[in-house]
Amino acid sequence: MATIRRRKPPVPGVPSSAAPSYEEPTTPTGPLPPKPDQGGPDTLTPTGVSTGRPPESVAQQGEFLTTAHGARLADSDHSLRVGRRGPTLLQDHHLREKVSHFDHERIPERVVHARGAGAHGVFEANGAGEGICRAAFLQAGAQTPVFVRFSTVLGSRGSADLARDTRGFATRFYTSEGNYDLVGNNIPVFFIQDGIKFPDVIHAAKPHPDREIPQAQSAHDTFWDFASLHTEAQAHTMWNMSDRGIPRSFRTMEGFGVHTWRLANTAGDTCLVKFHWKPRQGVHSVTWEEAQLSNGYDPDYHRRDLADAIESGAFPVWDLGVQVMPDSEDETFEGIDLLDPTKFVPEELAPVQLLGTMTLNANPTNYFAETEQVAFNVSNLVGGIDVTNDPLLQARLFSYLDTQLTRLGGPNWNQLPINRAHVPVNDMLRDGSHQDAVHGGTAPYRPNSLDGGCPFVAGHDDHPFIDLPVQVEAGIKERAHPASFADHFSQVTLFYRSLSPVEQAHVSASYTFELSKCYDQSIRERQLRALANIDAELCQKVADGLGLTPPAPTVTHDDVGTSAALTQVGGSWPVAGRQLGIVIGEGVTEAGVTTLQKAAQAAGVVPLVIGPHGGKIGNLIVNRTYANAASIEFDALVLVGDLPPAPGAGVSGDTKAGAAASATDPRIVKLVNEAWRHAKAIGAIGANTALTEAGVTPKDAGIVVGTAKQLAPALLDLLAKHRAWDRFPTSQDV
Ligand code: HDE
Repeated sequence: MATIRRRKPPVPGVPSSAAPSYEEPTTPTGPLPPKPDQGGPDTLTPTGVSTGRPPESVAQQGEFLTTAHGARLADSDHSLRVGRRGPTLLQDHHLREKVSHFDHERIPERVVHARGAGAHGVFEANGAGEGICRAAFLQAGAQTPVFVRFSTVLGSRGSADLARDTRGFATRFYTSEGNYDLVGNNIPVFFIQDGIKFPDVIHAAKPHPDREIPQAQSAHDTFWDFASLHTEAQAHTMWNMSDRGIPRSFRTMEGFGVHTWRLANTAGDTCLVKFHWKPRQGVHSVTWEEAQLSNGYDPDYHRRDLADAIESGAFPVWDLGVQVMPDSEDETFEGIDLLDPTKFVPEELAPVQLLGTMTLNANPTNYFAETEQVAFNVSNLVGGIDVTNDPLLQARLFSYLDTQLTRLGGPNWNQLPINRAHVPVNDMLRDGSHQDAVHGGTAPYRPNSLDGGCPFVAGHDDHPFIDLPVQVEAGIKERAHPASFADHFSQVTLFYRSLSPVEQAHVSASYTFELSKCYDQSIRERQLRALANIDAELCQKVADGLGLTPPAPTVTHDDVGTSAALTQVGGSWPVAGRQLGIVIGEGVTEAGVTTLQKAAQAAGVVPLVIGPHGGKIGNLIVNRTYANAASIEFDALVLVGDLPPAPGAGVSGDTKAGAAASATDPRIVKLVNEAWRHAKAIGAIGANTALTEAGVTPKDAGIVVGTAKQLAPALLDLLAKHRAWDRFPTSQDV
C-alpha cells in the first residue's frame, strides 16, 4: 500500500490532488497523482509477486485521450455521421467502444451488504496471541497490511447509510502466509442458527417483492412476520432495536467474529475463541431522529465520516481481541453453547484479551476497483485459525466463494488487484474468464515430473494451513439441532437488562416505531408474545404504544444477570475526527472564533464555520451556510454573538427556515433546537438570544456559555462523553 503523507487539512473533502484552474486547461499534462490521503492495492502480479511499481502505474497513463487499444483520438465529442444532419455510422468504432463499455460498467451488487465503504490500514500484533495461535500475523511486532469494508446489510448500493440495520465489519489481512479474512458484524449474535435459513431471513428483511418497498429497513410486515415466528431471530433483533442499530460512525462500532473459531499454537494446543474489535473512539450511536434526518440531508453520512476522518489525519484505531475458552468436548462455556451463533459470551465470563491494533490510514483511490471488487471469503484462513461446526459458519464456507462467480463474473476474482495475496501463489487453477496471469510450464497437475514436480506440498516447517484434527461426535445423519439451541430468550433479556434507562427507552421506542409501521395486526400481536418472554415492562411499553394489551409470557427463565460491557453510556473517549459547528453572524469579531478553531484543531476536531452566506466574513472562511447546514453534521455547536435573520430566512427563500423569528435567524433556531433534542453539547459566546429563542437555558445539561477561551475545554470535555446524557428523558412517555 502506498506510503501516506500525513497532513491535517482543516476541512476535509478536497476532490483532487491539485487545485483546478479557472479555464479549461489546454496544455497536455499526464494524470494527476492520487491525493495524499489515498492508498491503493499493492502492485503485485496476479500470482502474488511484488512488482515494486508505484500504485499510479496501474492507473490511466499518458497525456492524450486514446481508444482502449491505445490509439490517440482527436475527437470524442462528435459521433461519425454522414454529413452534419445525417445518420450515425455503424463504422464509428470509437462511439461503439465508448458506449458499449459504458453499457457494461455495472456489476451485480452484493446480494446482502451491497452498500459499503472501505479503507486501507495496517495491523500490528502485540505478541499476546503467540501462545494460543501460530498465525504469523499475530507474532509480536508483525505488521500486516489490511483492507476493511464496512456495510449495511439490507439496502441496495444507493441506499442511505443511517438505516436501522446491522453493520458489516469485514477485514482482510494480507499476511505473510496468505490472505486471512475476518468477515464479521457490529453485533455479536446472528438472526439464525443454521445457514440454511439465510435466504429466508434475507427474503423477509429485503423490500416486499411486489412493490419493492421499503428500502433498507426492517420496519415492515415481512421482516416482523419472520422474526416473530422464527423466535431464534429475537436475539439479533433486540440488538438492532437498540442504539447499536444506528451507529454514530463506522469508527465508533465494535466488531465481532460472531462464530466461535478454533485456534492452534505451534505445539498444536487448541482453544476456542470469539473475535472482537474494540474501537479506541468508543462505541457511540445517533438518535433515531438524527438517523432519519441524516438519511435525507446526507445519505452518505457514514461513508463521508470515514473518508473525512482519514483525510483529516484522525486515523480510526481498533484493538483486536479474543475471548478464550477451553476446547472442551461439549464446546460449551459456562452453559453457553459455543456453536450457537445466536448466543454471545458476556465479557464478565471471559474477558477480551487484546492481540494487536489496527489503524486505518488511507482512503481507497478508486471505489469500484477496491471497495466494490473486494471479495471477502470466510474460507480465507491461515495456519493456526480454523473453523468450528457452527452450522451457520459451515454454510458460509460455501456461500462466499460461490457468490463471487456471479458478482465478479468468473472464477478468477482472486486475481483482481484488491484480492491478490501478498505471497507467491501457485494454485494450479487454470484458464477461465478474465485470466490475468500468463501461467508457464506444461504440467498444472500433481504429481508431475515435466515441471520438475513443482508445485510441492508444504512440510510442517513451511507454515502450511492445516485442518485441525477434531473428534466428531458419532451420530445419525439428520436435520436437527442440539437441545441447547432451543433457548431463544434468556440472553435477549440479559442484553436488555444490561442497558441504561435511556438506552432501554430507545429500545421500546424503536420496537413501537417498527411495529407501528406493520400493516398486519396479527404480526404486531405475535411479536408482543415474544417481547413478553423477554421483559414484561418492555412488552407493556410497546403494547401501550401500539394500543394493544400485553400478553402473558409463555417462557420463564431464571435471573439472567447483566453485563456492564453492553451499555454505551458513561466514560469518555478521544474526540479526533468529530465536527464542531461554529455559527457566526455578519458582524462577528474574529478573535473568539479563531481561538475556538485552534482549540478544536489541537484536539483533532474539525471546526466548520457556519455563516449567513458563503465566501468570507472578515477574514473567516465560511464552510457552511445557514441554508445548507444541517444539525446532523455537527457533534457540537457554538453560537457566536447575535445571529439575526439573514437573506433567505423567509419560507419563500428557504423552506426549512420556518416562520421568521424575531432576533435570530429561524434556521439557526432550528439548528439549536435539533442539537438540543439530540443531547449535543452547545456553547454560546456573547449574546444568548439564539439559545433563548430555541427554548434552551444556559443551565440545561450540556450547555456552556462564556468566552471562547473559557468554553473550549468544557465543550471538548462534553464532546468526549458523546452526549449530554442527562438531557434525555429516561422513559418514552416522559
Ligand atoms: Fe454474509 N454474505 N452470509 N454474514 N456477510 C455476504 O458475500 C452469507 C453472515 C457478512 O464487505 C455475501 O461477497 C450466508 C454472518 C459481511 O464484502 C454472501 C450466511 C456474518 C459481508 C453472504 C451469512 C456475515 C457479507 C454477499 C449464512 C457475520 C460483507 C456478497 C450462512 C459474522 C462483506 C459477498 C463485504 C457478505 C452470505 C451470514 C457478515 C452472499 C449464506 C453470520 C460483513 O456470500
